[in-house]
Amino acid sequence: MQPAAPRLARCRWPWPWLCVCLCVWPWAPRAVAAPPSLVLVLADDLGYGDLSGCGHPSSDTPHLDGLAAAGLRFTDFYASSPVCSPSRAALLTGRYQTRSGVYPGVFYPGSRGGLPLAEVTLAELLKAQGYATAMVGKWHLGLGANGSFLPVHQGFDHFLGVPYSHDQGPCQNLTCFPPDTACFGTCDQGVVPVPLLLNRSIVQQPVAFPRLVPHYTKFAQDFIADCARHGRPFLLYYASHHTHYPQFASQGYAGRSRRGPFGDALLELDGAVGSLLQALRDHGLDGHTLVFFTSDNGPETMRMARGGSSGLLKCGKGTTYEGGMREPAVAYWPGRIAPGVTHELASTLDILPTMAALAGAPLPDVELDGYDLTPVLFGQGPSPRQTMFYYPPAPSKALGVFAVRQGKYKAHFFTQGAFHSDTTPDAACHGLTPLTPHEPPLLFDLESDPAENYDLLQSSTAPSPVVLRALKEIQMQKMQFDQRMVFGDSQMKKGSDPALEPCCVPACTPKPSCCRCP
Ligand code: CSN
Ligand code: MG
Repeated sequence: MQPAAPRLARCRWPWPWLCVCLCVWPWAPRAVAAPPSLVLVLADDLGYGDLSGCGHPSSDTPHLDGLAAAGLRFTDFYASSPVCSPSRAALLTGRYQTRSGVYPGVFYPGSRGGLPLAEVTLAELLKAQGYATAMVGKWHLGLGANGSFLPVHQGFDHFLGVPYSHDQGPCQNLTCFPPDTACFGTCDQGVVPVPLLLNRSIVQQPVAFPRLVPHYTKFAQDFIADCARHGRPFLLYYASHHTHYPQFASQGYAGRSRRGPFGDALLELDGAVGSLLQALRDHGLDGHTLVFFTSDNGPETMRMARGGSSGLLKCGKGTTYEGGMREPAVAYWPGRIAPGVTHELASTLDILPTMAALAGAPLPDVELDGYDLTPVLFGQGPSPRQTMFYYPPAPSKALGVFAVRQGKYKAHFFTQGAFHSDTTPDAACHGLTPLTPHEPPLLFDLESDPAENYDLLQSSTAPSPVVLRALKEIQMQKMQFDQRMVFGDSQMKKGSDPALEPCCVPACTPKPSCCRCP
């Protein structure tokens, strides 16, 4: 599992003597700092209220809390979608999922589609700048025939992970520690057991979940060490399965939290982040690496005590209320990013343009929806992002975005519940709550009312001219955005083929249950 030694050495300039000449010439450009390494940590289905540092009373997240305390914590940071595959597509491309066609919903083990190879990913962008690139964990952007949509075809030199969600296969008795003890949950039946892939090869099927994260950590540590040895900048995309259902944890974490299985999974995620930070310190890279932490979508409250929490925000996964898409987020770069809290508007869509700016990479020649956040990171100015558009899990050209935030105001033009957000006391969140158009929209002031409780247009006092102006402005933003949005062909509508499900023993019978590595 040792990553192959990267080919490029510290100096990519083939004629070092020319460097010297350039530097002494009077018109020589001032020395350009070597580009920083980039570590992007993505949690799965972690809610706005789940970290102990963000107020959860029984979570235990010392490393993440330390990251937030020593870094820049975003209070108003959004995923682009309230479900996984679209959110990840936007994260890696800087473009809304509607453009790349990663909608409606998510990919399945036999999905024919994937993130189109024509999309330019963050990894491809950085690789072209000489970065080493690796991904660990949950991909969920397609597998396809012959693994054609896997990370190694999207700019990642190395991949160790699971190609989709770890509940998308039978999971009975696979998630408790020690392995093979009886435990809660069955997950999806009638598909192959969840595989672990190294690049394009299945190395384990089914995945031994309670032993998985130590492999990920070792892989990430080896990658960091290898890049440090070669003095090469790198992108490490660490996409954790935690805290998605079914929760699991390894020795040292299982049974160790106050919060039950969810808390144990979160504790293990926290430990993994601690190990990554330690690896950076061990190689003297901590002052030269941006670590960014966030989550793909809000909590899956249908799992009840095993689901996450959006804290004071309304609803969770699958909805366009704040709880579905607003996420904890931290940018950490000791010595470069001052510790603090920012209320500036920001999104996973902005990660590609921001990291491109840090790496000195030119932006791809496509319509981007993200902005360069470096002014916010370095305390140099306000966010270039002034609006956030909220798409449901199944966006359509006919309805367009369900909600728009501009400044502190958010308008809902459509609302709909989601089964992922079931079991909360608020019926508006639930799966049986139908699609409802709002004309005029529901309008909230997210600063005085982050929980979206008090519609400004329904209050007993007449809306102020300021509120009415904000409403008009948001209505215009929606119209213009929807008109300009070009929908890519839906990758999900290509459907599924059981023959595409990854199988360790391709000729075995009966499928899919025989797909197990010896
Ligand atoms: S997700 O969770 O992949 O984190 O969004 O594991 O929307 O139908 C979502 N879904 C399986 C899932 C199915 C998941 C869906
Ligand atoms: Mg998710």
